[in-house]
Amino acid sequence: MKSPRKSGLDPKAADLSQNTTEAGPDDDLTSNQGLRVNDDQNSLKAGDRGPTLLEDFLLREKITHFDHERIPERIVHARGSGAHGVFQVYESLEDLTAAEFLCDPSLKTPVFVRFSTVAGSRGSSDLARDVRGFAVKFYTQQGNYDLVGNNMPVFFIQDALKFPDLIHAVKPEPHHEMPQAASAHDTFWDFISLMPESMHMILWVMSDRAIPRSLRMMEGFGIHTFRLVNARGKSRFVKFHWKPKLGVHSVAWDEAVRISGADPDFHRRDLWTAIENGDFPEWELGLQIVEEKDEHKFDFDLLDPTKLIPEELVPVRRVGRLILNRNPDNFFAETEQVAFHPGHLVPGIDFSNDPLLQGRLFSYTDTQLIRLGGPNFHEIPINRPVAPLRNHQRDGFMRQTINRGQVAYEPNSLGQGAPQQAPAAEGGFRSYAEKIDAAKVRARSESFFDHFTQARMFYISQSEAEQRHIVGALRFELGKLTTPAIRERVVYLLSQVDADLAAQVADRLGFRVPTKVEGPVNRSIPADGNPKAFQPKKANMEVKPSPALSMAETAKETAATRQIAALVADGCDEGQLAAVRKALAADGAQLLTVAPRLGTLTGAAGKEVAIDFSLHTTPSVVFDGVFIPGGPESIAALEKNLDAVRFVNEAWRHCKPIAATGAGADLLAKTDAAEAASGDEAEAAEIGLLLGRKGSAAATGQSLRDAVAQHRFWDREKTFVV
Ligand code: HDE
Repeated sequence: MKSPRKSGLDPKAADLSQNTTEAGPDDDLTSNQGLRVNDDQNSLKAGDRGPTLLEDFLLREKITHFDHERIPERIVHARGSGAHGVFQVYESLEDLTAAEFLCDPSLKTPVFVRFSTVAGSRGSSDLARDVRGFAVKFYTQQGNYDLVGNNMPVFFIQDALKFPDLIHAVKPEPHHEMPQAASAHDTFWDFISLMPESMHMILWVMSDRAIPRSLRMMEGFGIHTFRLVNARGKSRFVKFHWKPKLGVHSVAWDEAVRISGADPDFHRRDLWTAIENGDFPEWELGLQIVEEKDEHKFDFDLLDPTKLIPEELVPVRRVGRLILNRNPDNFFAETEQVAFHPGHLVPGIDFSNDPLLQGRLFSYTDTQLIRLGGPNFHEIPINRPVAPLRNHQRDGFMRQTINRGQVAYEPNSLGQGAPQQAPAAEGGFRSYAEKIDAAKVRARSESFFDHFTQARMFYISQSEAEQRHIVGALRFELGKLTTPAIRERVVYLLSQVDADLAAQVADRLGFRVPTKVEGPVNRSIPADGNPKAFQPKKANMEVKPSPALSMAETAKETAATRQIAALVADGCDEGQLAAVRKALAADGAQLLTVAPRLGTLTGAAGKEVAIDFSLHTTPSVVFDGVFIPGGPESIAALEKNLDAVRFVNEAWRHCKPIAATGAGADLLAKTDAAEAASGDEAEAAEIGLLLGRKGSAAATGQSLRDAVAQHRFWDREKTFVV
């Protein structure tokens, strides 16, 4: 595919290009006023050993600008990575919505997407256990539409009023500002232990979904129920989904911890590199549609953001495709300054009364005012629409637009009444006229009180390995707490979801599952003083699993874009290396050499082999699998190298495919895989250990390729205790 930056087809790329600049080899250095600078090495002084003069306007300009380079980072979602792309709908959805970009399959709508973690600061590690933001700005011809979602379909809380409490609890503790980008600390779990409504989301966050392998391998969800409204004014409820082409995959927790040390930019680098390599990440947009008349037919409330609609009840209709095909030119100008807002709407899409969504509709503009410094943030190039923008809003900090004329009000006659309001039939936005007849109350609907049934549904829908990882995550997180009573309250809440889950967690924390804890577990006692009214309902233990919630069910057809390490030293078998490289490349996977040093090495047959990485800088956690070619000299050197042995041990522990050809298998005898490698080859293959002692390297390469497509062999965990 041709880069739209070059082809100039993308209207947003063309728009941004008005502001992009790059110095050429013949350009002179200038001040911000365009004055050509003669000396950028020395400040102006009274004599070459004398004091610097206040008069030095060039020094002052440069230092002043530098002093003001930082803007406040986002209060949540500070750490992010962005990319440009394009969205196209497969067929017209005009029966559902008046949104033009969803009705015209010939339209290629430019998008900017920003992925993020929530809790950490801007410089924190990509691999924190956390929810990921998945925010999409569509630059449509009818104005910008933002779908500001996450990679999990539910949220911690039901009402926006609790958001500052949730975030204060999860952020570093205020007295010593620790820990960074981590939920494993007392204040977070203290809050959670008193908020049973969080239980469903907690299980998602404790699952492997919170440590994705790649931003390209995550689902996305709008979470709230929204409305689609067609040109005839008919409204239906909708949940938005993004389904990744490469499937949904995660890393192991031990691996995540190590990646954070080895490459804290792991996700950012992966996204950037994939796009630079032309491996453009892809998602399909999915819709779950619920007719208005069916609003109350579920045993949960559609307005409750702690609930999802099981795909088995309402299938996800795949309606269009998103491709990310261009990296930003400048991180600050684009990824940092982009301003999303769930309230950036186009005709044909509208809100529901989800109380979390309603609160968000206030927050996002408010946050941009402080972060981007004033009301004109919509004029920043990455934020400005490609649709025409005309209104009577004027002035303010950093105003870019020069509005001509005498008139800045409506109605006016002096400006011929322009700009005009647009009739709905011609694309003017009208809010959906939902009927409301209610008392003004601070209250929560009782239909929101079942906090445990869907948590249970999620847990029982997970594969054995996924459940094991949830148990491990809870043992880790709660194990880090310093206040035993918090652990007990959380385990008590878990026991409301699944007795076995609670027992497994309690076992490693050294206590029995409490049968009751000091109550009420939810402190939100309503003003009428009746705490019972707010107590969560018991879970429906008969709830059916929803297979779509398990990553075990995800797409595993391809090894494309995966990177596999070949562990090599001088004397490695270059023929085997070439054969396996070819087999992997046939499916778009890459074999990269890792050796005790950089430069080149000499293979067994005397050929020169280029080395991509040295063992000093690159652990196996940044690869999707390991291949060990034969060559007795190479293996003898690697056997003595502790980094090489650890490289294999970690790949083994993280359940990655490991293949060895010829003498390569001998290295395995020195590793944690020794026992499996010495046994039956077919049994070893079942847990992702591919031994090609005799057969052709090409055949081993093909098996490795298929194994990489499977992602991980979690069953291997049963061979060791963690
Ligand atoms: Fe956000 N959220 N949020 N949020 N959110 C922000 O806006 C907020 C919520 C989400 O890449 C902030 O520009 C409130 C749910 C993403 O720039 C802020 C509530 C979901 C991003 C804000 C929520 C999200 C944000 C911080 C509870 C998933 C990053 C900076 C009522 C559906 C967007 C900013 C980007 C960012 C407020 C809950 C997703 C402070 C008050 C639920 C992906 O305005």
